[in-house]
Amino acid sequence: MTDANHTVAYVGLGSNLGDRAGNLLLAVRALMEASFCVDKLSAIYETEPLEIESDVNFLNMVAEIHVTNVSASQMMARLLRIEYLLGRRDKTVKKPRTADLDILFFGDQQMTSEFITLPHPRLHLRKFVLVPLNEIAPNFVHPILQTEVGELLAKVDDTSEVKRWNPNFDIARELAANS
Ligand code: PH2
Ligand code: MG
Ligand code: MG
Repeated sequence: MTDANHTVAYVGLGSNLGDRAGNLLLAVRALMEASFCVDKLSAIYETEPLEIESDVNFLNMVAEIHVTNVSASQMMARLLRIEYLLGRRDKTVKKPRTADLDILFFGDQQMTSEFITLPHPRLHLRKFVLVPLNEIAPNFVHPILQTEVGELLAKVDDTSEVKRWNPNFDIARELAANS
């Protein structure tokens, strides 16, 4: 549903620094505290870094958010504040980040400003976005490409690894490192 006051938005969350899963969950809680109605959450995926130098894999997920009486620019401002509260200070270079929150879709809105481009200009090229997005919104139609998310995922060229994250893997890794 999209009218003047109600919009369904999709937000991509990513972390590759510190307690990655803890950071994602703190970001979700901060979204709720910022008066966003979080309707759906994908699972958490462990993903290979794309277009960025990082020894650490990302954890990524996608949230469906029901937005009331908030513009895309206002939403972006709140997301940046949440990133800052979660410890992200350096936005200039592609540094590791405790939390990165990107608006993927804001209803079917198309816009380009200094701060946001909607839809997110690279979402259709990235499995780390499409896999979790397809889990919660396979039939959402990309407003420019006029293609459903499920079909974007089926056609994507990206071959990077994206797999369901399991906390036990991290525990096993830690135990092995300490033994
Ligand atoms: N974010 C980027 C660049 N590369 N790679 C993965 N796997 N996950 C991300 O969230 C990510 C990335 C820029 O924000
Ligand atoms: Mg990003
Ligand atoms: Mg970002």
